[in-house]
Amino acid sequence: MTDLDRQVISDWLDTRAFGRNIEVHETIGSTNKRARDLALAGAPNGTVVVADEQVDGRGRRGRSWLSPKGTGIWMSVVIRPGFEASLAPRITVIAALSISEAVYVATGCRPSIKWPNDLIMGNKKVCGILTEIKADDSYTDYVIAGIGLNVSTRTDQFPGDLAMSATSIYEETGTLPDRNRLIADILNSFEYMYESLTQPGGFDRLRMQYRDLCLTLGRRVRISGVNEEFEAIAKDISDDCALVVELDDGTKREILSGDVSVRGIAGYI
Ligand code: BT5
Repeated sequence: MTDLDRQVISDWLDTRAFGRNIEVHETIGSTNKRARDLALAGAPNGTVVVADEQVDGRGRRGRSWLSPKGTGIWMSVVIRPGFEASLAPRITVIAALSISEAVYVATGCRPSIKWPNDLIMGNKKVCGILTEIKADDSYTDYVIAGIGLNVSTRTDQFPGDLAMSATSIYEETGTLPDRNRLIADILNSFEYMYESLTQPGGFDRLRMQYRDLCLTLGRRVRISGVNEEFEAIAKDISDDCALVVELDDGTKREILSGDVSVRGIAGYI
């Protein structure tokens, strides 16, 4: 696979802010951690950290993210949204949409989205998103959107059970997109969608696209929260990006966070 190259990424960029300030590392602990340090030190909106390898890649709730050298896109974007913390989940929505779009442009195959933060190809996880936020009630200092996208990983490179639940663009499509171009394409649509969030009706249009790509909707799901676990039918994505589910007794609930398993997807049986 071609090497990551700061200049080549810049040449493909069509943005005002996203990726204009960019660090490319050969090896790093976690791009999210580095992005958080940069954000705390005042890094501007759209600052990006990319690495060829992460040795301490992070998922949600302290889980780890496998990020072998040269096989994927391990990238974090610092965003300083001019909106309140309750709207921050919209960043995860537009990150997922922009990755799906960029993969489609590169390969002709469009990944689906498993609410809230997974991209799925061939019923396996090809990408995870880790959104971290620093905010108080009314003011969002920063949001870090961390993207882990498997590009060339072979099935036998995923250890243990991951081989059942994880995949890569190459495994699913037989194509090996140039990572520099893919990074730029993700950032191009990410910024475009980010800017349209502030336009009237902007989020509604994006929510419609998300619904179309969201394989969770219409399916029976198992929700594992901090204190409870239950099954329900996934019905919709609300305005604040919650998953609206209907329980067997007909009551509706809005799930804001938690692990949602969909039978047959990403190793859940
Ligand atoms: C996620 O967490 O899916 C968010 C992953 C975000 C990773 C990016 S990489 C750049 C940035 N810097 C970081 O340190 N993180 C972000 P979660 O939903 O908790 O899923 C984690 C689970 O996915 C793990 O427990 C494994 O089961 C599985 N997993 C780990 N590595 C994987 C991989 N490379 N591909 C597919 N699945 C993986």
